[in-house]
Amino acid sequence: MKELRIIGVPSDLGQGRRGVDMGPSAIRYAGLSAALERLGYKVEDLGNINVPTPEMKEQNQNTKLRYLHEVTEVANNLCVIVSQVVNDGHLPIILGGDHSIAIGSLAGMAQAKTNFGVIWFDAHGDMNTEKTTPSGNIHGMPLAISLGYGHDELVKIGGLHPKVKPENVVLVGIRSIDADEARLIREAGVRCYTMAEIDRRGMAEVMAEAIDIATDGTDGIHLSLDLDSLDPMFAPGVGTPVHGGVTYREGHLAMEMLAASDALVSVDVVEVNPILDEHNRTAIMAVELVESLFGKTVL
Ligand code: 4U7
Ligand code: MN
Ligand code: MN
Ligand code: MN
Repeated sequence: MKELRIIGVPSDLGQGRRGVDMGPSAIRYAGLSAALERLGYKVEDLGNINVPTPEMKEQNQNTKLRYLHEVTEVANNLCVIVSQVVNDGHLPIILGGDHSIAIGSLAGMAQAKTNFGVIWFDAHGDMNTEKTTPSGNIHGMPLAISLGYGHDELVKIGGLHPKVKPENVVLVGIRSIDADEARLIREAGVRCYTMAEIDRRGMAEVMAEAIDIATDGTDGIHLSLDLDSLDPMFAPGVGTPVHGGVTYREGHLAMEMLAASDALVSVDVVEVNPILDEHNRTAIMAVELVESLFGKTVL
């Protein structure tokens, strides 16, 4: 059994609202390490990587992308740590922070392993570029960046690019896509399981297919878990909630199927915003999902 390494990335530089920088604390407070130890894992928490506070920084005026250089710096630092953890033979659990941090996770994975698939569990496509973004927020771009689309400075992080092949990438839980973003998803050839498809076919069938795609010719799966994939009823503490999301059981079923696949090589847990949360419910939900992801069962 692989040892687990927790890495906190307290960044909210990739999005518009403060608070998601407190995600790592909230998830730790909800008992992540202890829960994983109860499942029999050896867990080491490596603490948080250093992230500049937005108030310290002057907004860069010559780009549409908010905090481009700061987001780049954070992703570079995370990339180094993630690749080190993987080269040491351990499995990284990366706690966000907003979803822009996944740029660094995937860069680190690409540096350490040649070949992995990605399951992007999200309400949103995260496939905007500086040309299509309606907000300028980099948390709407990390999947595009990892596939090699978007601002040069971000695409080049970690050297190798793209980090992952589009034929091994799936989106699950999707219900909010910008018009130009939809075009790139189609062009890139990424399989997108919308909520409508999950409604019709059921989460079990969708996840079986998703796991097939992400493991086809790869050495494993990176799960990027955006808590806004869940319905806001179960995860209210997120910056960009969208109605009609994944239910409590659908979420667990998906994680249980990933556990059974035995293919997980790394995971991001992102977009938990304690300021917008109710009694830390969203962080608790995150920990429960991670327990299922690492093999918790009833019997
Ligand atoms: B998240 C958005 F315009 N598409 O680009 C954008 F709707 O990481 C939202 O999935 C992005 O939470 C949401 O700003 C990014 C918007
Ligand atoms: Mn996201
Ligand atoms: Mn999202
Ligand atoms: Mn968000």
